[in-house]
Amino acid sequence: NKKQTGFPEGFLWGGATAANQLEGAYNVDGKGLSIFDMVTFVPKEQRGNDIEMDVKSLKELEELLAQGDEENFPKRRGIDFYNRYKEDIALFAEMGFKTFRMSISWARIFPNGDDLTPNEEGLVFYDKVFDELSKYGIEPLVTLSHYEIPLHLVRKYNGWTDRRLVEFFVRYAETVFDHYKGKVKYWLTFNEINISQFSPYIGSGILVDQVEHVEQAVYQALHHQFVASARAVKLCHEIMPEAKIGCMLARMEVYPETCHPDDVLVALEEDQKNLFFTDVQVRGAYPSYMLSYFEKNNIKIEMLPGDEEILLQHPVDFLSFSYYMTQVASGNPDKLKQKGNFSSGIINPYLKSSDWGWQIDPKGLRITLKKLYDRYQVPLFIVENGLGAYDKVEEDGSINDDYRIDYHRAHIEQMKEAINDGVDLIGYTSWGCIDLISAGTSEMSKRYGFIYVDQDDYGNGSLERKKKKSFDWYKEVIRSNGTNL
Ligand code: P53
Repeated sequence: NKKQTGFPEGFLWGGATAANQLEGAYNVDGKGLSIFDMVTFVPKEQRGNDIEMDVKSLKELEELLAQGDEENFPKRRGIDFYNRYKEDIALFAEMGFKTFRMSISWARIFPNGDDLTPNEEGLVFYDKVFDELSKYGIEPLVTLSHYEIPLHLVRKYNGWTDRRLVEFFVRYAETVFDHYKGKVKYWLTFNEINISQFSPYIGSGILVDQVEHVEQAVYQALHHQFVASARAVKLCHEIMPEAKIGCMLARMEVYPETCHPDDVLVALEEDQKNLFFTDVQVRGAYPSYMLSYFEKNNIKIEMLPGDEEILLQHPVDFLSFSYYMTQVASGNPDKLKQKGNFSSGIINPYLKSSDWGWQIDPKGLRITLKKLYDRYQVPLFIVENGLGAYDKVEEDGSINDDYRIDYHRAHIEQMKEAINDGVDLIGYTSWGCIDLISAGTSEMSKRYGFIYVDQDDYGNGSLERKKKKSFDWYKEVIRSNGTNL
C-alpha cells in the first residue's frame, strides 16, 4: 500500500506528433493518398469555426483531386520529417525524451487500404525511424490510425460505414505488429476516436452527402472501429506479449454553467457522450445510457454475432487522452447557439483563452485525471497537451515562448497533484513537440513546439530547426523528473 508522491520512476516524458502533420512526402515511395492529404488551408478570415477539416461531398472530393497541386494542401508537405527525421530525433534526444509519440501512415503501408500485400518501402521508412529512436533509448509510442484513412477507402466504401474496413484495418495492424515486434512496446489504436462526433470525414472517412442519417452512419462506423480496435488489442497481445496497447480519447471535461439542476444534468449527459468511448474500450461494453440515446435518436447499430464478446474480452491496457481545454454546458438550448469555446457555445469567465479560443484550464486536467481514474482504474497516459500560439523570432534568432512554458508548467503541476491524490499516470507527451501543421486549420503559424520550424502557412521558409526558450526548460523538467518546473 505504498503511496506515490511526485512522478514515479520511469515516467514516460516526451512529445507527440502524427504522420500526416509532419512527414510530408505524401506521394513518395509508394504512399497512397489519405484523407488529410485532401484538406486545404483556409485563411483565418474565411474560416467559420476553429476546426475546418471536413470534406463533405463526393463532388467536393473529386474537385480537390482534380486540383492536384501541393501548394494549397499543407499536410502534403508537413515539415519534411520524412527526410529530416535524424536531425529531429537528435533534438528530441537532447531534450531527454523517454518516449516519442508518432503514427504510422496507414496509406504508406497499404496505399489503397484494401491491398492484400504491404508496400515494402513504407515498412522500411518506419524501420529507419524506430532504429534511430532506439539509438537514443527513446521508446516509440505508435498510433495506428491518426486521421490517416487511405483515401481509396473513402471513395470506394464511404469509409468506416462499411464493415469490410474492419478486415482491412486488422490486416494492417497484424502486418505492422509482425514487422515491428521487438521495436515498439507502446501502441494506440485510433487517435481521438470520438472526433467523428464533430468530423465524420476525419474520424471515419464518411462523406456526409452519401448517407441519409449522418448520426446513424457515424455510430455505425464507430462500432466498426470499436471492433477493429478490440481485434487489434487481441492481436497485439498474441504477437507481442510484452507490449501495451491503449485507446485514445479527445477528453472533453464538461462543467455546468451554474448549479441549476438543468445545467448539471446537461453537463452530465455531455460528459457521458464523451466517456461513452472509453466505457466501450476500457470496460468492454456499450453503456446503457448510450443505448437509450440511440433509441431516442432513431439510431440502430448493426452488430454481428461475436462483436460483443470481442469487445468484452479485449479491453485496452491503458487509457490515453488528449487534453487542451474544458467545456461549459447549459440547460438553456439558446445559449448553445452562440459561438464560444470549441464545441460548446459558452465561454467560461474564469479561464483565459488561447489565440484560437481554446480555454486554458490546468486544474481541469487534475479534475479529469481524477475522474477517469475513479471510473476506470487503469493506467492513464496524457498523449497530447499543449498551447497553439503565434511565436516571434527575435532579431538575434531567439524565440522567447514564456507563455508556452507557463502553460506546460501549470499543467504538469496539476498532474503531480493528481498523482499525489492517487492517480496512476504513466506518461506525458506534449503535442507538437516540434512545430507542425495544425490538424484543425492546416496552419503552420499555430505552433506548439519546443523546436521552431522555419516555414509559413504557404510553405515558404528554409525548414531550419531552432530551439525555443521552452526547449531547455522542458529538458530540465525531464532531467529532474518533474521536480524543477
Ligand atoms: P490543432 C480538436 C479538439 C481537440 C483536439 O489541434 C484536436 C482537435 C482537432 O483540431 O485534435 C488533436 O492542430 C489531434 C492532433 C492535433 C491537436 O489536437 O487543430 O489529435 O492531431 O494537431 C491540436 O491545433
